[in-house]
Order: sequence, then structure tokens, then C-alpha cells
Amino acid sequence: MFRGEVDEGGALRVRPRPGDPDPSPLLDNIPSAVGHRARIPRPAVRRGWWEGGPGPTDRRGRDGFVEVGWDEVLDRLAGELRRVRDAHGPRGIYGGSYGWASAGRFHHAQSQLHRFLNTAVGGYVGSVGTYSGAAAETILPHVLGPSGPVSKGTVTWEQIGAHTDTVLAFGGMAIKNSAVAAGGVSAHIERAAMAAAARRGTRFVLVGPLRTDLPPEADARWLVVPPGSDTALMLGLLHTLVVDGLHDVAFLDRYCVGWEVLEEYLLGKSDGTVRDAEWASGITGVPAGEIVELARRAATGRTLVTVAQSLQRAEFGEQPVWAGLALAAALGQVGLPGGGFCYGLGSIAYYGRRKVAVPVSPLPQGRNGVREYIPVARIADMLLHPGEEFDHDGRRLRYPHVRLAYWIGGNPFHHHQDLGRLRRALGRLDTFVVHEPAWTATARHADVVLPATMTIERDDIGATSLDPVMSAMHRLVDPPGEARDDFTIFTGLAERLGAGPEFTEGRDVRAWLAHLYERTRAGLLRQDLPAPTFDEFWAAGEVELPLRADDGGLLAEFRADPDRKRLPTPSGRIEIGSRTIADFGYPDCPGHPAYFAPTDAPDGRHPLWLVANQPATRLHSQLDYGAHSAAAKVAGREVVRIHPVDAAARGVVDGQVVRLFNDRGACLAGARVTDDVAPGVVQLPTGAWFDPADPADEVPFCVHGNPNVLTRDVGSSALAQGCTGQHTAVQVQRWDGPLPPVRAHEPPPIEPRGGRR
Ligand SMILES: Nc1nc2c(c(=O)[nH]1)N[C@H]1C(S)=C(S)[C@@H](COP(=O)(O)OP(=O)(O)OC[C@H]3O[C@@H](n4cnc5c(=O)[nH]c(N)nc54)[C@H](O)[C@@H]3O)O[C@H]1N2
Ligand SMILES: Nc1nc2c(c(=O)[nH]1)N[C@H]1C(S)=C(S)[C@@H](COP(=O)(O)OP(=O)(O)OC[C@H]3O[C@@H](n4cnc5c(=O)[nH]c(N)nc54)[C@H](O)[C@@H]3O)O[C@H]1N2
Ligand SMILES: [Mo]
Repeated sequence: MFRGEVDEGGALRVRPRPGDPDPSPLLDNIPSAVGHRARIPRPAVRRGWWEGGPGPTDRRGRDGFVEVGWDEVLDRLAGELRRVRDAHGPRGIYGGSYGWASAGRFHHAQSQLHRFLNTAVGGYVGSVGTYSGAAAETILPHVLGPSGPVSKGTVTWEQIGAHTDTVLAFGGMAIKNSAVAAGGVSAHIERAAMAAAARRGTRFVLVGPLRTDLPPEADARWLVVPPGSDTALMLGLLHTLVVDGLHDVAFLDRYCVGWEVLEEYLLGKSDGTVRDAEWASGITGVPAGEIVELARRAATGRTLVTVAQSLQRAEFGEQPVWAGLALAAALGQVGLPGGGFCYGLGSIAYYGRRKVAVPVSPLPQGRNGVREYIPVARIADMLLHPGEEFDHDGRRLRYPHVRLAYWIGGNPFHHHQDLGRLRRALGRLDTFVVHEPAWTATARHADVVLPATMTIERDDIGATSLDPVMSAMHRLVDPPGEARDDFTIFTGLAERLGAGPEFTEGRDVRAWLAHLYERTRAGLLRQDLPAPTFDEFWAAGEVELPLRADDGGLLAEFRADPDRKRLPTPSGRIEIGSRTIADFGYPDCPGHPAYFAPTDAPDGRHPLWLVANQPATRLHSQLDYGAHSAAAKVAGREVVRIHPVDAAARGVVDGQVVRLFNDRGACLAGARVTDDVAPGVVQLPTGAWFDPADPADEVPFCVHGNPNVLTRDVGSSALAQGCTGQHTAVQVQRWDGPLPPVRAHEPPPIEPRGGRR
């Protein structure tokens, strides 16, 4: 959370919320948004669509745009929505529109879009799950409980500081990641929490390919493992516990089901392969003696197993989540203060915190009249294979035939994998509509581009159910050109579709903010707490919200009374083996945690792992043109980290531009040579705006460093069908050719109306 003001020279200055112990440097990106040439000033329409009408085409991303007035574009778009609805029903429209948008709760883009499509069009084809965590979100309800309740408001940093002896941090808990949370962060507490725990004696063990995944303050021991191998290490640890008799049989009996299935698998009784420390060592490269020692250490004192979200954003991503839970259960620690299992701790600033004790209202979305949906990351599959069947979480579903996609508050050319395939898939649409503050690659691939405001240009409320501060996000500057709030844009469309009152309920922005605030205020009143009126809250700039007790939530309750406080799983217990999942019959997700060797892994032609993780210098692709993001680039390109041995083998020196490639695509990046990254692994974060050398290329070549030209577009498994963007295999070579210019942050060609083609 931040404060901002405009100085006498008209420049916006932002500063962190007073009292934040470790403010995020990402704030430095925000002032760059004011007046930046990447902003979209006026509605723009792809010339081919404006002149030739809707229909599948390979011109998206290649045609120039014409600028049009708001009234004429809203008239045309309302007509197109009506055409698609009348011809195909609302199931002809995709409104899944994944994306983070901005922190405010009222102008939350997806909520606005869903509300509009539900109230004015009758619904839309939606999506389930997130790119962040679909694999975990799908498996956890079968084996422990819904991912939110079991990992938020259960284990806290306070408990770790007081109780935890060992933290086994699979994938680490990088400070860059807890810089953010949807809804805003009032105080960044993670660094100090780790420092305090380490001072008291907590031993942090970082498992993963990158040293910087824990801060120096955690004073961690770094166990280097290759991507995709954590499940093998967990199984090796479990095997050691079993053969040493260190597993907590009483806990497994009383609180779990299915342990015997896993034990047979560990001991090789089911298939002849013994998953002992030697076996795990062969896969992970961690010496067997160290695995044994780590298992013994974990079995003494309070141990917390954390699994970063990254591990499950990968092929077979369900497995490390399930195996991590099994490890914590075998240690008998689930539900103890500062012990057990926490998915996502450190991945984002929601975890490790206490829950707020009053309701925080989202914008009501209305009722969706369409039942069809897709797992969120299957968007390109859906467009390329309408009518075909696919598996998801025990169901056999069919891809709907979508004609119009409406995207706001998200950037598929940032978040989706295999961008060459995504571009082909979007070519199948009749119409692609996007609201965007800036000319992202997604906007450039759209037919209708409507300029949207961003946070600093409108009033909103910032809040989450895991932060004790609700903040009044005051408008600080005027929007560029003719940009409008999404709410205003949808109001104009809803009126044209005869549903204005249904969409707005007669409220303007201010009335909506007051309306949403009222529920929180009522909660405060019920608890006899200071409950400022909306106007008082707005003038004060924030209101403090009460927190729930640090009581371990649902997992501690279950531990205290497993018969009356059953877990929301089929058996009411922790499912180390799951009948339900076994009965689905998925070869890539059997009825117990299992290790599968990744199939998208290094080979002779592409000998390096690519870790495509979250960027340290921005939120996803947002404000990639901002000062902090831009300052970190090398030769104007995103930075790839490479180990000195791998760099030397390729004649690459620090600061040089390199080309990363595989069969799906290629990109340029600036090399940073460092032993912070494991040998055999290169790391290129997401978020550099896709900038193809030639947008018509079948195999895209991004000159700016977007790793999603390289990643593979397949689901984690038939269970979750989650995003697998975190890992792929690549080759890296020095780029000795002339450096192509980076034009990612330049607007596309705007052509005169009725002019040349
Ligand atoms: N290879 C690989 N790919 C990944 C990941 C990975 O680990 N590796 N991680 C995945 C994860 S976890 C995520 S969450 C996704 C993130 O993917 P996204 O959430 O799609 O990424 P953002 O850059 O946050 O996109 C938000 C877009 O909304 C726009 N926007 C902001 N505010 C507003 C608004 O008020 N109105 C409108 N109309 N637009 C607005 C921004 O300008 C921006 O373009 O990426 C995923 N992709
Ligand atoms: N600064 C910043 N913070 C963010 C975001 C952002 O865009 N910018 N995005 C937010 C969002 S939406 C999300 S979902 C979270 C995501 O949180 P995560 O998914 O946890 O974040 P990542 O940075 O993608 O990955 C964390 C680390 O996991 C390690 N890793 C990757 N693969 C493996 C593996 O197979 N095994 C092991 N042991 N380690 C591995 C990598 O070294 C990586 O640095 O981050 C949030 N925080
Ligand atoms: Mo995410």
C-alpha cells in the first residue's frame, strides 16, 4: 500500500505506507505510468475488423489500428455481442478472462466483466482455477481441504518465530514474492519474521535451484535440486523415516487414511522400485547421507514443510503438494503451532498471516446462465479444439465453441504458455475484445481495444481478508486521453443492451464504494469496534480491521478433535492415499503421491532447465515500462541468470545478450553470470512484454525476453489441468548478430481512418 501526491511540477510521487518495515521497490514503477507512450489514449480497433467485420483471421497482432469515438465503438461492440448471443447463446462468449488487474476491490476487472456479462448478456463460458495454483487448488480438497482454508490463517509467521525448529522450504520463500498480494499489503513482515526465527534458532533449509529463494536473513542451508525433482526427495525422506521407525504411527492411524498405500510404494512392494535415499539421490543429486541426516533432523523438534506455489505450476505439479503433506503427516505435525504443512507460505503475502475478523465485500457478480467452463490454462486448447473431450478432476467435459473472447485485467500474452500456439488459437475467434491501460501484446492482438484507467486514476478500496488495513485508494492523477473506468465502459454497453439498471443498480462509483464498505462497517459495529462512516474512512485514508486469534485455524481444530471437527475431505481425515483419485484412473495422477520424471526435461539438443518464475522487478507484466523494471534490464532486455560453468561453456560473459531457444520458440535476454543459480539451470522471469521480431512467424522470436515463447502448453495432469509454465528445457547461445530494437513499449501503428491498407 502506498500514498501518493502530485508535486508542483505535476510529477506523481509515491511513498510506502508509513510504518511498513520493508517496503516494496515495485512502487517505483507506478509514477512511470503517468503520460507514458505505452498508455492507450483512445478506443482503437483493428482495421481488418472495423472494415471487414468479425471472423477468424491470422491478421491479429499484425494489422494496424484505427482510432474511433466512444459512441461508435460501443454501438458496434454492443451489436456484435448481440449477434453472438442471438446466434450461439451466451456460451459463444468466453469471459474467463484470467488476470490480476489492480489492487482495488470495486474496479476489480474480472468482477466487473463477469457482472456485466451476467446482467447484460446472460452469462459466459467461465474458467476454474488459477495460473498460480490450479494443481494445488484441485488436489488439496481431495486430500486435506480447500487450498485457501488449509493454507491461509493456519500456520503463521508468529508461530514460526515462537515454535519452529526446522523449516523445510521446498522452492524457498523469496522476499520478492511476498512483496505482493491482491488487495495490497500494509506491512511487509516476511524478512523480519525469518530473521527473528533464525535468531531464535529456527533452521531454514532451502530446497531448489536458486539461492535467492530465501533471504540472507534466514541463514539457510541450500540443498540444490533440479526443477521437478522435489517429490523424489520427499519420498526419499519418507522412506528414511519408515526404515528408521521415525514416522508417527499414532498420528497416521488417528488422523490419516491411505498411509499403507504410500508405504507399499515407498518400500517398492507395489512395483519393485524402492524409493530410498539412494534412489532419491540419483534423481536429485543430493547425497544419500544428507537425505538421511535431513530426515532424522526433521523427526526431532517442530518441523514445518512448506511447498512454494512454483513446484505445482509444472508437469505432475499435484505430486509435490501431496507428497509434502504426506511428509508432514508422517512427522505427525499437521495442526501443531508452527509445524506441519503449509502450501504457498512465502509465495505471496497472503500466507503466514492471521485472517481478518470482519467481512470484506467483493463486487457481486450476479448469476452466470452458462454452465460450461474450462480449467483456466486450457484456453488455447479450447479455441483450437471446440467440441473435443477432455478430463478434469474426475469429469469428462467437452470444449465449448467460443466465438467471442472478452478480456479485461489480464494479459494472456504474459500468462499463457507457448505463445506461438496461443496466437494461432486466438486467430479462430470471430472477435477479441480487450480493455487495457497499455499497449500490451494482448491489446495488440485484439480486434477492439478500449482504453482503461488504472488504480492511480480512480477511487477505489484496497483490502484483503488477510491484511489488517482497509485503504481508501484516492484518485491521484487524471487518466490519459479518453480512457475510462471499466465500470463506465460496461455501463455504456449495458445501456445499449437494455440492461443499464441491472448492471449499475442505480449506483455510481462513489455509491458503490460506500455500499461495499458498509458490510465491513457493519462487522465492526457488531464487535463494538470503532466503525467510521464511509466519509470518515475516505477522509482518514484507511481503517484498521480486527484480526482473528492466531489459533491454527481448521488444521488445529481437526488435531484437537478429529471426530467432531472432520476435515472437508471424503474421509474427513488427511488422505495420504485417496480412493477418489485412484478411481479417476488417471495414469499421471494415481491414488497416492508418486514421482514421475518430467517429460519436458533437458536433452542433448536442449540441455538446460529453464526456470520461468515471477519477476522481482514488477508484478507479472504490469508496468514493465516502469522505472524499476526498466532499470534492471540488460541491453534493454530481460535478465537471464546462468551459472559460470554453463556460461563459460558457451563463451558467454556477464552483461552479454544471449539467445534462448527450443522447438517452440526463441528469445533474446541479457545474461547475468552468477552461482546463485544451480549449474544446468537458467532462470528467466516472466513479464517482459512479448515483442516478436516478426509477428507472422510460426515459431516466435521475442527480442525482449518473454519466456512463454519457450514454455509448453500442457496441463499438469488430467486431474487439475493446471498451468505448467514454470519449467521447460532450452539451449542458450551467445548472440553475436546485430541487436534488434526492442519495441515492446511503443504503440502499434495507428492508421488514418478510411486510409491506406
Ligand atoms: N512461464 C510462466 N508463466 C506464468 C507463470 C510462471 O510462473 N511461469 N505464472 C503464472 C501466474 S502465477 C500468474 S498469476 C499469471 C499472471 O498473469 P496476469 O494476471 O495476466 O498478468 P498481469 O501482468 O498482472 O496482467 C494484468 C493485466 O491487466 C491490466 N490491468 C490492470 N488493471 C486493470 C484495470 O483496472 N482494468 C483493465 N481493463 N486492465 C487492467 C494490466 O495492464 C495487465 O496487462 O502468469 C502466469 N504465467
Ligand atoms: N515480485 C513479484 N512477486 C510476486 C509476483 C510477481 O509477479 N512479482 N506474482 C505473485 C503471484 S501471482 C504468485 S502466484 C506467486 C507465485 O509464487 P511462486 O510460484 O512460489 O513464485 P516463483 O517466483 O515463480 O517461484 C519461486 C521459486 O521456486 C523455485 N523453483 C522453481 N521450480 C522449482 C522446483 O521444481 N523445485 C524447487 N524446489 N524450486 C523450484 C524457483 O527458483 C523460484 O524462484 O508470486 C507472487 N509474488
Ligand atoms: Mo499467480
